[in-house]
Formats: sequence, structure tokens, C-alpha cells
Amino acid sequence: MINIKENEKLSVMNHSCAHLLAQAVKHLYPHALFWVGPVIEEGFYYDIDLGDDVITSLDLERIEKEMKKIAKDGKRIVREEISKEEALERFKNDPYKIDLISRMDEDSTVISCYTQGDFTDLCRGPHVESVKELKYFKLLKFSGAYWKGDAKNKMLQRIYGVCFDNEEDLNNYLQELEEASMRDHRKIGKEQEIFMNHDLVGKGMPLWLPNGAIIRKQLENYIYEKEQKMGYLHVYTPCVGTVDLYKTSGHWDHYKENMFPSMKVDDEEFVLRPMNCPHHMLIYGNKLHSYRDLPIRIGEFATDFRYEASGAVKGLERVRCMCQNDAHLFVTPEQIGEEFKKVVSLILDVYKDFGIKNYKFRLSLRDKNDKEKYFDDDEMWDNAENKLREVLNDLGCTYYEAIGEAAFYGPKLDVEVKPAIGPEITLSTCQLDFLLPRRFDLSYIDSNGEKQVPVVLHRAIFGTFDRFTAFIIEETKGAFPLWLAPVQLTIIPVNPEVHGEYANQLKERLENLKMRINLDCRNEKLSYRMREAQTSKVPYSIIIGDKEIENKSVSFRKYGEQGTMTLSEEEFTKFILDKIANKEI
Ligand code: TSB
Ligand code: ZN
Repeated sequence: MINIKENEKLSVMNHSCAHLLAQAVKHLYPHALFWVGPVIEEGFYYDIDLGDDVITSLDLERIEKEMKKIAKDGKRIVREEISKEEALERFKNDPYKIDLISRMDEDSTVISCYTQGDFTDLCRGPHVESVKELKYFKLLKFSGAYWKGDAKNKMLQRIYGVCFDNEEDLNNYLQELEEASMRDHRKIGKEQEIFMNHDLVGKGMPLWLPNGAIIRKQLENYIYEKEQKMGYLHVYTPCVGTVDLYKTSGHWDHYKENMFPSMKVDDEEFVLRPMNCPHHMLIYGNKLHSYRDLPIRIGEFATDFRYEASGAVKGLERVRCMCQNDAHLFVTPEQIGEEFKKVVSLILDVYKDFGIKNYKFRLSLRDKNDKEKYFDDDEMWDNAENKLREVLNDLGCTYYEAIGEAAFYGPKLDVEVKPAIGPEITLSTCQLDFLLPRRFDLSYIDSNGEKQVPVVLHRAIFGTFDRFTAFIIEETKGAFPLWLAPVQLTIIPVNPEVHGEYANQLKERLENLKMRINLDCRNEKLSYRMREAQTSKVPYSIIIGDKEIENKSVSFRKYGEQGTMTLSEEEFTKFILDKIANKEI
């Protein structure tokens, strides 16, 4: 999908269209006040204070109609530069604009206004010459948005739209949006009963329903097995820690705004943990280690809590309670390259298993000139950064470098993917850390009998089970591979009264082989039940009638295919078990 923000021409048009929207809203709601109306990847939006009025879909149509009318009138868009004083005077009745203007630096910022007909807005520009140029636009949706994104502030109304320079592009874009919304994991997650939310539990705190729990369990088993083979040691640790733990780790100073507030119990002060590293550091430190023990790989499926802005919270993709597929690898400096290579290979391996092809490796490095953010040890940084590069090159990975994006404690590799809707997200991550082991006073004894500090690699292959599941739902459009599907096979007896009993026996035989079966004995037409098996996206549906019972055979159809195949029951079970074992996609 096109990124409007990155297209110069469309970016200007969309910005002008945001003004057009504001003008139309002002015509229809004279009391409306406007906050900001930026261009985004998907088009534009404007945050508007409508007082007690609430926008509905019908209003959206009305506003769009007004926009068309104004555009047709074809007023020129005129720029004017004014002093800060004048700006403050001109917008004195508009607390939002006053807020913006008063924060502008008089000396370095030119304050400009754009006027089209009866509407003037404070704006940096640039804009199209005349509203006449805005012909092919559409208002898309609306939502609530806290002023400045802060839940303590007033809720404004955000209206989204998009504008193109020709009809065909607009229509194609709307079509793509429609397709993306069909893939949206929030929609599929609801339809397929994968997860739910409830106000009584809280924002960003999804509840995994039985179908979701099956998927998650499969993912857990899958990655656990891989990690076990690679020598990871899995642990269980509490999802709280004392404030002192997070003071020791540095999170209390550097990460506090992403954490839930603390709570007192007796004489201890706890926080819900945002990360698991401190717990794993303590586990490493519980024993003395020799260089011969390293690498030590401590893994955990660990629940974390993070304060995410309420506007950013999204389905399973961005949550406030999440479960990381986490591990901390304690290595000697010499082992960094090799261990990093194993992590990247695991990532590649997993992505191959899931058929994930569209992703980007982002290597975040320090900015050499930024001596404040990054601790000053050029040799250590250079060595580490070069090793990461080397490994990526060795493995033939394409990646891009993000200078100045490294954490203050070390360089990292993130894997970015694009969800159906919204900006790119990080799935897997592998972060080098020279600092945390020092803060926890960790050590190992080297070959000369001397104490050394290990280096830590923080890594999460799925990222979180939450985010990975969201992504897989969208990748597969809810048609999960057989091994992952909550229901793997639907058995449909032609006539439940006649064939139901046999079908039930077959169900039990297959369930004994650990297959997940749905038996559809509803009093509905065969064609109806077959159609429904298709729309529910169950990988295989089995039809049982006279012939199948007589021959002890299974007639089945694969999701998304027309033809039916018949095999003996024995052949069929082998066929299915093979596919499950091979995790076929
Ligand atoms: C890898 N300490 C490291 C860990 O050892 C860590 O916490 N890294 S992280 O902050 O990058 O988080 C790990 C992964 O969690 C991210 O790569 C991302 O895939 C996932 N994640 C982060 N925030 C959220 C969220 N709000 N909802 C769902 N998943 C998230
Ligand atoms: Zn960590």
C-alpha cells in the first residue's frame, strides 16, 4: 500500500485536504475548535473539539459533501506570515492554537497562516494552490483521541481521510483498505473466537479464548522445543519485582513512563514488571560460573506489563499485558558473534516455518558523535557492531542500518513487519547489552582464573505471543496451517441420524491421535454445513456417508479447494499426521 507521507505531491494534497475537512466542519459546527491535522501514512486526520457533539457515520457523509461543495467553489489557498504577537492576537479565542503558538520559538520559527475563503488555519504548509485541486478524496473513519495523546486530557474527535490526484488511485486505495480490513486480526480474532476484551478487565488486556489458547499452546510447544534443542534453560519467575530491583537494573530511571505505578505490600514496594531481564540476571548470579559454562541461555515465557498509550493499544498487537518469548544469553565477549549467529539463524528458521517472507532486518547502531546517550568505549562498540554486521553478511541477510537507534547499552537487531492496518511493528529482536551484567555485578571466571563480566544478549523470537499471533492471523487471513488451527478437521455426516454414530466413532479415533475435531451433526442441509466448514476456514472437512462407512474410507476436502479426495482411514490419518508433524503451511 502506498505511503502517502513519503510521497511529496500526495503529502501536500492530503495536508490541504485536512484543511478542507476543518473548513467543512467549521461550516457545519460553528463552535468547533481544531487541534492538529497532520499527514500520516494512510492519508490525513484532524483532531477536533466539537464540544458536546459526537460524530456519527452520517455526519461523515455530511461533512464530505460540504467538502466537495467548498472544493468546487475553488477558492485559492493564500499564505501569510505573521509575528508571534499577531498570531496570539488573531487566535486569542482558540485555546488550542494559543497552546501551539505559545510554544513556538519567536526567533527561529516563521509563523504562517493559510486562508481559503472564510477559513484560516495556523500552518507551516506547503499547500496546493487552490481547493479546486482537491477532487478525489474520501473520509474514512473517526475515533476519539485524547488531546496531546494524554488520557488525562479532554477527548477530541479525530476524523481520518485520504486524498489522491486521480479517481483510479483513490478507488484502488479504497479497495486495498477494504482488503486490509478483512485481514485485520481484531476482526478475525472476534469472528473466530480467538480473543476478547472486556472493560472490566481493562484496556489492552486481552483475554485469550479457547481457540486462541490452542494456538498459543502450539506456539509455546513449537518454540520451546527449538530452544531446548539449542541448550536454553527455561525458568518461571514472578511477574512482579520490587522497585529496588528496577532501580538496580536502571529501568526505574530510564523506563518508568512505560511502567505501571508501584504498589505497597507490608514494607515492600512492588511493580508489575515491564521486562524480565532483572529476574534472569538474578538467576545467573545465583551461582558461580566458569567460562566453560558459557553461554548460559535462560529462557522464559514471561508475562510483562507495560503502560502503552490508550490510543496505541491495538487488539493482540499492542497490549498492556503481554507474554514474551524471552531469553537472556550470557556469553563471553568472544562468543558474541557465534551466539548472535545462532539467534539470527533461529529467527530465519522460524520465519521459514511460518512462511513469513515480508520482513526487514533493522540493525540499530550508535551515533558515534552522541557521547551523552552512549557509554564511551569506542573499541567495544566498534567490535560489537562489526560482529553483528559480519554475521548478517555471512548469513546472506539483507538489512538496513539505523544510526543512533541503538539502545544506550548496546546495538540491536529488530525484525520489522507490516500489519494489515497501521505502521510497521517489531516482531523479533536481539539486543546486545554490556551494561546490565555490570549493574547486577555478574561475573564468570576466565581461563586465567580471573573474574570477568559476561555480555548479555536479550532476544525474543516471536517477540510476544500476543503480537506474533496477531501477525499470523493477518498473514494467514485466519486460515491457519493445519498444525496451528484450533479446529483441524470438521466431520460432516451426510445424514446425522444415519451416519452420525459412525462419524462420532471416527471423531474419537482421530482425537486419540491428538487431532482437534469438530463434529457437525446439526440438523442442517449437507450443502449448508459444507459451506460453513469452508467459511470457518477449518483446514479439512470430512464427509461421511454410506460409501465411506461401507469402505471404511474418508472423503475429504481441503479448505479453499473444490475437489474431494477419498482415502482409506489409515491412509488419511497418515496423510494428516504427516502434515501436522511437518508443520506444513
Ligand atoms: C527481548 N528485554 C528485552 C527482551 O529480553 C525486551 O523486553 N525487548 S523489547 O522491549 O523489545 O520487547 C520484546 C518484544 O516484545 C518486542 O520485540 C515486540 O515484538 C514485543 N512487544 C513490545 N511491546 C509490546 C506490546 N505493547 N504488545 C505486544 N508486544 C509487544
Ligand atoms: Zn531483556
